[in-house]
Amino acid sequence: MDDRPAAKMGGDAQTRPDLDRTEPKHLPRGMTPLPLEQPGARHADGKARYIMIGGFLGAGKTTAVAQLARRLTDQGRRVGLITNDQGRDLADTTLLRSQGFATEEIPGGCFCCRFNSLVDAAQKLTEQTRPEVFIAEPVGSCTDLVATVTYPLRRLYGEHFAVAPVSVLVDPIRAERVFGLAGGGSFSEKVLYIYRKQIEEADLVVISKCDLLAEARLESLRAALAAAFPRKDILAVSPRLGTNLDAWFARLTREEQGPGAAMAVDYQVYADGEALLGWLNCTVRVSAREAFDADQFLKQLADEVRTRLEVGKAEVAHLKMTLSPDSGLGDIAAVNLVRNDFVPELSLHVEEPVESGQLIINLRAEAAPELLGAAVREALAATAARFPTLQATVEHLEHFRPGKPSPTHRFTQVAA
Ligand SMILES: Nc1nc2c(ncn2[C@@H]2O[C@H](COP(=O)(O)OP(=O)(O)O)[C@@H](O)[C@H]2O)c(=O)[nH]1
Ligand SMILES: [Mg+2]
Repeated sequence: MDDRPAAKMGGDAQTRPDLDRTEPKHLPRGMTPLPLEQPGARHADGKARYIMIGGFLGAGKTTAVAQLARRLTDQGRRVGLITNDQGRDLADTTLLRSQGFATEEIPGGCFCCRFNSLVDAAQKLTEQTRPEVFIAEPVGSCTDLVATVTYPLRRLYGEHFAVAPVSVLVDPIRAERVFGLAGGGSFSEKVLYIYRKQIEEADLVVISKCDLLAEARLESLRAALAAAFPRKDILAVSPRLGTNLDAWFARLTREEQGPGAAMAVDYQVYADGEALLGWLNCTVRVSAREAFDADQFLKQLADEVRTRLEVGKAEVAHLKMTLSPDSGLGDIAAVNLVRNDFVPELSLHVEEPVESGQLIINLRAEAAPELLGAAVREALAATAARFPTLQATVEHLEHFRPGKPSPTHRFTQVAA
């Protein structure tokens, strides 16, 4: 059994803002259980459910998290959402909060490297809203989450959490390319190592966006996944349209993750793969004397970024932007791009013209971070110029390559 503290795996803090090396704030030193408040309306055993929905960048995780959270809320159950990123200022957090969900963000590194922050985030949500169900979305370039997150949760906090099977979402168009069923832009082999490892550790492999493929192509993809990962449970859903979500969510809310040895991971290849990805997070203050169309602004900006990434031969994994108007009823606009040969699409709209607001830009692509920085700055200037009175002021911009993963815990087994 491999119970070594994973800090031994080395730490390359050059690009990772601050690794999690402290005990959770609410815990005495050592392994004392999380002092959650009285169980109250939780399950009869007093445990809160912990559901993790993973998958590569752009696979549809946040859309699925919001759908699950909405359904649980409609059933009168309290949910707490946990988002995570290598940097700070995450569009997903803004997006989920705008839909009224209690959401905590863990910035500055993935869940596995910030395990104690994950426990802290659960505690913070517990103090605010005492969720019965936590839904966590890990960083899309992360893998080995069973050994570094769910097994540690079960071993160290098993009295407090019932851990659901881990889902890994797969974008079908991206997957067709990865498994050789279709041509088109893809990533380097080391990035694909992470992609495949994510699927390997899934309890449930979930082909998302099934609305994008006709039945025959969907079946071919299912067969390719089944051949590459025998004995996996494979589902096909559409988080956006709601197709087949009930069956999947029923499993997440009723089943618990089983036993079984966690997979082996070559941390050097994993680190190399992550380091091939450029990461950019940016916040921008936008204001105009003449109110402007936020949807149009975001779409044009996404197009400008896409053009520059194409010229720079950078394969985009996910460009996601939100614009939150200062006034209005809390509606926000959101645009996404998940492949270079794709049209940026709005996932949320703002009806009313906007005078000012906050723009968040999250961009992940296989490219040098500097290229992403230049692409975003140029695209901002070019787009602002088309809206005559619009001023776009960059308040914060960070671009980097994710550092070497260095998990807080790594347990390859868990008691049956
Ligand atoms: N066609 C289609 N698009 C979807 C579906 N679910 C999510 N998307 C889109 O896929 C993009 C990425 O989704 P997101 O949930 O942000 O992915 P994440 O990066 O994995 O969290 C967005 O443009 C979503 O609107 C779906 O069921 N069908
Ligand atoms: Mg997301």
